[in-house]
Amino acid sequence: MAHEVFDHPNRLTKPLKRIGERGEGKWQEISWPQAMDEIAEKLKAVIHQYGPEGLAVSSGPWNSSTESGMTRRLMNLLGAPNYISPVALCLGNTAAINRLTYGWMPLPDFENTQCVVIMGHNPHNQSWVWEYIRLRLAEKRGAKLICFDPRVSHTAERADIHLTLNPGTDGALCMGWLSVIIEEELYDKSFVKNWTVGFDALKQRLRNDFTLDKVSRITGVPEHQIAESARMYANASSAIIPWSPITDQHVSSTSAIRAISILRAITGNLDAPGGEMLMGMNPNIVTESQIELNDILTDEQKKKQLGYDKHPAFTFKAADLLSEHSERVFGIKYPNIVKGTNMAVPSPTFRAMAYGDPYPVKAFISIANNALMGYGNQTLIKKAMMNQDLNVSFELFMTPTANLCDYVLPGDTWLERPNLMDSYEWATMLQSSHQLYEPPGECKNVYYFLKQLADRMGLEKHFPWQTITDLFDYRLQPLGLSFNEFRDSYKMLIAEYKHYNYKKTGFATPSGKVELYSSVLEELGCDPLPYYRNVPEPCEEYPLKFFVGIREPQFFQSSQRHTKALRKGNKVPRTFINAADAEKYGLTNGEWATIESVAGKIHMLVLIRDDIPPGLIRVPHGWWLPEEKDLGAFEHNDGIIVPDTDEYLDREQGIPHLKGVPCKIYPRTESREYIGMAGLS
Ligand SMILES: Nc1nc2c(c(=O)[nH]1)N[C@H]1C(S)=C(S)[C@@H](COP(=O)(O)OP(=O)(O)OC[C@H]3O[C@@H](n4cnc5c(=O)[nH]c(N)nc54)[C@H](O)[C@@H]3O)O[C@H]1N2
Ligand SMILES: Nc1nc2c(c(=O)[nH]1)N[C@H]1C(S)=C(S)[C@@H](COP(=O)(O)OP(=O)(O)OC[C@H]3O[C@@H](n4cnc5c(=O)[nH]c(N)nc54)[C@H](O)[C@@H]3O)O[C@H]1N2
Ligand SMILES: [Mo]
Repeated sequence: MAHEVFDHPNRLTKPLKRIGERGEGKWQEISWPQAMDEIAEKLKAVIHQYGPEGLAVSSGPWNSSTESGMTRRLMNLLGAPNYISPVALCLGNTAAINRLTYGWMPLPDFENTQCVVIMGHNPHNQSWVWEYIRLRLAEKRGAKLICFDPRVSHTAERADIHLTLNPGTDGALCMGWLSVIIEEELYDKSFVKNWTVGFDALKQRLRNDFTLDKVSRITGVPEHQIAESARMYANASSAIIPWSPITDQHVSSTSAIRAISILRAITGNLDAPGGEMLMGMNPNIVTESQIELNDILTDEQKKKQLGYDKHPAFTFKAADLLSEHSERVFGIKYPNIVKGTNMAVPSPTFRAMAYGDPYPVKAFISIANNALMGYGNQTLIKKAMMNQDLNVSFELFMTPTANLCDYVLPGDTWLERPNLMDSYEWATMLQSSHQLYEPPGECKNVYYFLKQLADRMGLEKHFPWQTITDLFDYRLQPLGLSFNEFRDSYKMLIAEYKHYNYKKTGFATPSGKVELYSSVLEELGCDPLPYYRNVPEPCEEYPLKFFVGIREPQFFQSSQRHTKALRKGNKVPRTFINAADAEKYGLTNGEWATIESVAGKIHMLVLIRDDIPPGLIRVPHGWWLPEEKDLGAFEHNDGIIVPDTDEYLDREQGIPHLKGVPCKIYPRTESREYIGMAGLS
């Protein structure tokens, strides 16, 4: 569908400057040099008045390999610590939290494993394809599949064991597994003895707080099923728990990810065949982390990073406690695995933008990211953007975020640029892709934008590469090939991987061991052991819970809503609800409903489905309506009803809870005319 999506009349092809009020949608076309001159001038004024911490950048995770670490390089050179990314609600924060336990983010050895545990995450042939294929192949080989999901998902239907837990309780269920595995002595004793610290403290925590009957009460999963599934996992000759975004989006995310990490470790699956591979980075490339120059940011500026003290787990505060150990094992101080480490925390950043607390942030740049819609509390983000001296968006389309900007710059797509992909520094696979087409109009790649800005900020000498290909040539120097040579000689280059590498190097943690009891969390003033916490329970006013999710085959995140052929199969946002609840709340299939939480309200069409359990409803992510005059920007996105007050934020990371927030639902009362499909080109 790429041609229909990208070769579309809505595609941005010229730099735009706002001429009306913010959000009014009145624009003037200007040249790149004029746009960049004005942006640089305004950014200098903000930095002059508020310091470099007065700039925040939000960068989308999946389009930015062309970035090659350049956004953070520019920011570090400016002294600007406030880089945020919605990858903090996805793979990025998982990677950062995994580092606390064993120093890296493992890649599952799907090809050889005998048991796969999937938490919520529901890969399809049209969603997470890489994993979907491997999951099916593992199944064919006879590997066991265990699935945690409150709903009967596609993955759940195929599982050997489906645990229908309450939303938000995966961390507690993992602690239940740990209790069974430790009490029944199903763990790898020699690994635990030689390679872990804190086993006794963990055991005590489990005995005090995670007895099976308690875990069963929290999760809603019967005790015998917890025990049976724990045994299946622990007794498998090899097992993996692939990353799941579900446990990135819980109020106890840190504890859930830590509990998962501990399971992987004590069952002897780290770096074992069919287990969890700690690969490091490919040594044949200048890494993004090196390009970023994280070393040059001063301690004074690092400490200003928003969230640094309150939610430190993926900020510089945690990264600095791990840096010497990462260097020892992987040869790199600040491995930016899946772009998820040493970041600022989104909620405090938007608060600083909106209220100047603890200091003003007055310039905001959004790169390949629909920031307004990609975090919790959308109302706060709007307020934050309205309070800026400068808003810039580097985009393909006029998104609701771009529409609140002063300058909107046209980006190229992956078909219109060469690319060098380094598996997000998660693993050692290097890949390239060809540029197939010239970008339309004046669309440019992100390196062009960053270099234009850097040159004007007096940083020319740090951006010596004239084009993106020059930059890739530089990055491939250790390999001794130019980008074009690499592209033409390799489909993929993987560095040698050896099992049990830690026996030679130790783990990249302060103790050199797997930290069941995390010294880093302790030093950060957080609980060093996993614990359980959930958001407030449903009450009279908000009797149901909603979860954000079930990705839609037609769309990627908040994109593609302008494409008629895709919208045909999915015209408007739809909530899924169980028949009994629909009846109870007076809802009719195919009619509009309003969903309300403490944070706000949104409108969705009702779809009655029997895969959804009573008491829970589904809300899809990222809906806006490009055909509407106001883009439908403030009526449909899940972020509007995702609260970000302290009781809904993970303590250690400050990320919001998307899986099980109290809400109410009722037939929509306000009338609203929609233009509908006819409004799409
Ligand atoms: N409220 C809420 N927030 C979430 C989530 C959620 O479910 N709910 N999900 C989280 C998850 S799992 C993730 S991965 C992140 C995703 O976060 P993002 O990947 O940032 O997703 P989007 O917010 O849809 O923004 C992507 C934008 O980039 C533009 N774009 C796409 N390709 C290119 C390109 O090549 N060049 C340029 N210049 N622009 C491009 C698209 O037009 C689109 O507007 O969001 C997270 N945030
Ligand atoms: N077509 C398409 N593909 C995509 C994307 C897209 O936007 N469109 N986005 C991509 C991205 S960035 C990501 S992160 C992935 C996300 O993709 P997935 O991880 O597969 O996420 P969902 O499709 O939302 O599936 C969520 C599942 O989790 C269950 N669930 C809800 N709450 C909980 C809970 O608390 N615990 C457990 N165990 N389960 C729960 C739901 O019932 C549902 O079955 O998809 C990727 N692939
Ligand atoms: Mo994601």
